[in-house]
Amino acid sequence: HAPTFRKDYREPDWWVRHVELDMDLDPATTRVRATLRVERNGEHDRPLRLAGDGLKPVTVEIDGEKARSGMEGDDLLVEMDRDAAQVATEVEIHPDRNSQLMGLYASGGLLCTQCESEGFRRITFHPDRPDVLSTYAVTMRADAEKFPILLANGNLVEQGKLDDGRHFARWEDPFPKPSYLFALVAGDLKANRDRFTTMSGREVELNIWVREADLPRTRHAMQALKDSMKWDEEVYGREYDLDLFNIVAVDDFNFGAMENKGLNIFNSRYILADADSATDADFDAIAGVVAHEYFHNWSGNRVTCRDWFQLSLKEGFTVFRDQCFSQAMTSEAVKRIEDVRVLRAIQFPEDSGPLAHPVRPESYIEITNFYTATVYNKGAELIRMMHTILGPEKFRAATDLYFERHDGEAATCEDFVRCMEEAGGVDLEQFRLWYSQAGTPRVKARLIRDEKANVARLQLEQTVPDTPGQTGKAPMVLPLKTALLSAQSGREIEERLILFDKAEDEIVFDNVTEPVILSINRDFSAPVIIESDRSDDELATLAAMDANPFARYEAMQELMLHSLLPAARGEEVPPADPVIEAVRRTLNDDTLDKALKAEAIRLPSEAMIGERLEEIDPDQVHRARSTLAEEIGAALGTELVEAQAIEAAGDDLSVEAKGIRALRREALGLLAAGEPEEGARLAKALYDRADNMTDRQTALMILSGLEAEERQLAFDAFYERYKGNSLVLDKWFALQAAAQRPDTLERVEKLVDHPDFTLKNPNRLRSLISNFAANQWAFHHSSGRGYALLAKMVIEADRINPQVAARMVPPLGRWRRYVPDRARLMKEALETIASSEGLSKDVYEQVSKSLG
Ligand code: BAL
Ligand code: ZN
Repeated sequence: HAPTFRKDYREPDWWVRHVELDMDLDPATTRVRATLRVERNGEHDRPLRLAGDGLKPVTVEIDGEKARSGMEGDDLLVEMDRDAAQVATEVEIHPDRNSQLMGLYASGGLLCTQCESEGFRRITFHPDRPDVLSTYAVTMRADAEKFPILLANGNLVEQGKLDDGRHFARWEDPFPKPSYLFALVAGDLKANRDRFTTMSGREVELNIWVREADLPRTRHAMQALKDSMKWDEEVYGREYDLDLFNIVAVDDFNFGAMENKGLNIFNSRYILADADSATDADFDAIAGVVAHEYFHNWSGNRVTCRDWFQLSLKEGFTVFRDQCFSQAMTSEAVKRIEDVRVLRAIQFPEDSGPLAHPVRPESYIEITNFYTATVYNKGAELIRMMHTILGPEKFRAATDLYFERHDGEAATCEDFVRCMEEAGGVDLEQFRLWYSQAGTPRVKARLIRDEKANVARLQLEQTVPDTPGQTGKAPMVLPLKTALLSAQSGREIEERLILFDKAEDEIVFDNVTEPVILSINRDFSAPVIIESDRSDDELATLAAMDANPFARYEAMQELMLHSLLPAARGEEVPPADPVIEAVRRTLNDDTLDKALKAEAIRLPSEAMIGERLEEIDPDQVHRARSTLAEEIGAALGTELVEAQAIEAAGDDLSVEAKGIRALRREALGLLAAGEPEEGARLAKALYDRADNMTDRQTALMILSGLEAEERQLAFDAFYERYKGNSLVLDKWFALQAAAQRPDTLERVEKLVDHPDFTLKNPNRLRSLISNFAANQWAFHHSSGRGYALLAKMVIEADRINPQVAARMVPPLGRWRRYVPDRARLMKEALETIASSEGLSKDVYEQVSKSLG
């Protein structure tokens, strides 16, 4: 399993200008004839190397004659005696045996493709690298009854009947694209059809293709698509470029969705929704993913990546774009809080563990292991920081320059930064370290008031921790949005954007004539960990008064951690009164919207508490968090009952209505911790009266942690009601896997044998196993059986779908952070996986790095 290095990049020996695909589709055996119009790149006499994965050539021809060719491993080498030629190959593939869900595969009666990153080579021989861009023409033939709809990228140019019950369609995509953006779908599908008029007045036909019964659940996705198209025109000046935009939903999918040119293919969980079956979070996620894939049409497709080390060029930028879109469509502050929570829960642990890597990695064994929170979410933070440094107008000028200069090209992260520098008129030399240095910077911040001089001095220190293969790092550029508030009134005295780019610095605020409080890293302007010495009183003032909503949330989190961290370390626990009073004040604050209240009273998760500890004892962390929840619940019964009782119509998806339901979830959760019997009664009543999935899920989540007869009744009723809906059944598994109860491990061990559980469907596998592994208290059971279960699942899943199996390894890779008995057992589980026979390179890479 040899690694590939970024430094070894060189241009391809041969370009492929056009690809002609001719496919006789059949689930058992599909015949693929590919004709590549190739051109020599520069002076050399090297053969044409075409990548394959599990392919055997039936024929290989050059300009219509048999070619001289041979195999080298999985690659096909074709001897070339001319500078340009038509090279044709024929292969047979077997979609219904393709359990990896990469290449062409069968899912629920459909045939569909997934090619990013290196799936095209499982369909036909091809260079299959993102810097080789070609136009494509695809002729598909299939049984007309089983596969009445035949879709591929671009425009439908011809279709018709054939003999023997088959039919054909020919699609042409005029935009040169890399092979990872190739797609086709064949199946019995129906479309939700709509139209969009672009800013230049062109009419675009929009289709979302699903099973007929699912059509009513596509409305939200269609609206999100039209909103995204409009937003990208308004905010980035980007117009859609084909006359047709197709989306297809499939049940078995490794990613959330895929941005294939003109034919996005989606995991059905990010398309299908109605109030009865989808939560508010599902609706928001659908809008975000639809937008993300649509935005890729420019940030990814029109300008693509030179090589896979540049993945964040398209993913970081596109995540930033979808985050801003969702902020504009929902609540700016709440969406920012949610995105920061995801970053801290997933990316920060990744950045401090054995799989830490820079946003632009230097090497990989298997590229699909690098579709990570670092490349995506930290990558988005890098773009956000540049947006903050440049300001919105210059940032827009820079993206205009980027799209204009690199349209139709395979570009690099460096190209993007250079456009930011040129159009923004800034020097980003030191900022580039964000692309090459892994690890989350830590900032110590201390505010000292000098009463005599009427100034306040902010002393800053930064460190960038060592990560695998990287030590002794240089200071980074940290844009810190910082304000001083009057300690007396909470009034904002001054806000500044500090560009902190040294190991140590002192920032002086003049004309400070009264005691002040520090509000730092507002809106999470830099993705760093701030350590400040603010007192409980100061944090309580910020939580109640800071004009920046993110900073208010942040102050609440810090205040809660002041109480939680000593308890989680087994130290003396300070009284919970400051937290209780801050929660009371938040609940009684009529100026705060409900969604923000919900965020503000939410306790940091056990994983997040663990992240702040040197050594994690999962039992102690659990006790610390549940004790604080109990104390808040017991003290604030009246306020919490009131907060959870506010009603909203189930099909109302306004920010206000979603806020009401989010507040109900948090309030009821705290109440149930303090008063379990009352909590169980209210949760069961909520379950029985709920007219939407958000409340139903809240009720089940609360009941799942209680010893009450209502729990089993509600779970059984839920199963009976939704057993035919696989997306909702995923929730049934997920809720049990995430349950905060001592017997969760045993329950999950049993659920693995449930007839509805399968390793073949990535959504189902993740709903049970990944949610269990994210449930810190249950997964880290002192017996080590949680680790053994995960190891068994990884080994079994690896035989079916290595890409999905490899993504389940990271929770075990955190072993060095846990108390010795858990660390030993986690390491043993990794060793069990490592010693299993026939391991894929995907899992091998994750496990060997985790142990190394
Ligand atoms: N490109 C893979 C799926 C996504 O990030 O959109
Ligand atoms: Zn993406």
